[in-house]
Amino acid sequence: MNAEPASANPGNLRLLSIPISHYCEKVRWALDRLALPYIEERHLQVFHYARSFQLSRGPNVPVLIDGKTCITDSTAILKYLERYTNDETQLYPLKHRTEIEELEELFDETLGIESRRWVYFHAMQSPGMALRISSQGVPNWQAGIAPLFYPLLKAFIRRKLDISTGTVELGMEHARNIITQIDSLLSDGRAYLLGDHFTAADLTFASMMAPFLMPPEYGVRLPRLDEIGVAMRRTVDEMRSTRAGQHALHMYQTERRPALSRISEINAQDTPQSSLDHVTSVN
Ligand SMILES: N[C@@H](CCC(=O)N[C@@H](CS)C(=O)NCC(=O)O)C(=O)O
Repeated sequence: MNAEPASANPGNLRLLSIPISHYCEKVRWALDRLALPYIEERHLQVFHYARSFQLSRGPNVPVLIDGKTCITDSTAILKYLERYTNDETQLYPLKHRTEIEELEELFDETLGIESRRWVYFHAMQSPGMALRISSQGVPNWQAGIAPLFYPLLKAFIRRKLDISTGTVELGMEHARNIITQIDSLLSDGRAYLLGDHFTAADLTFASMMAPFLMPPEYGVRLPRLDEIGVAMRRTVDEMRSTRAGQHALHMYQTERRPALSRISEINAQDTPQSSLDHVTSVN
């Protein structure tokens, strides 16, 4: 793989993130893979709203700023970043583009939703661990006051993500169905999900599986196996033992280039919302 950024020159790249979010990890991975330097502006869940609304007029991260352009949604960002790829690094090769897009949608909209629901359900039962892992690189004031608001934050997230024993159980059925589908796709011994190269399908699959797998190469430190409870550990072991889980872990080991980002406690004046052009999808 060519480590040099290809083609056009990016502006000053800035990634607005919730550090543990696997949608943010997806974008971080794409940026790191292209060896593009960027500043990652990290916020704790809920505390991120002030900046996301200011920059993108919406509640969600990841948000990428490239000079005067503001892009929201991880898939739109990966497609936007195609302008900085070359033949070797492109994530949507024409030959498999439609199938890649279909898998990416399935992983983002079903697998990722369910792996997130599952991990929050379990992790929020251990406030100390949840806050320690979530606070990596966020402003000190957010990490400092979050413990005081923990019960409120937890209740808000449970409601927002519709987290209950029932929804987690049902969600795990959906997740396992996708994993079975990917197991069978990989059963012919292929190295990548589609075609002969790493694509957005592999990147998105591995990112959305990360909460189930806890790969050490993830862009922030995830809990070690000795930090998680028995129920969580059982699912991690199960997922790691599947062919699909092995594929995702292998993608992390072989394709996850270390970050070039700097973490920034940036202040709002640096990127006034009014000066940005907004992009929400890229074809
Ligand atoms: N489809 C979006 C999903 C992004 C998303 O759900 N981000 C979460 C963090 S994991 C978020 O910002 N949530 C804030 C909220 O829903 O209020 C993408 O791929 O970027």
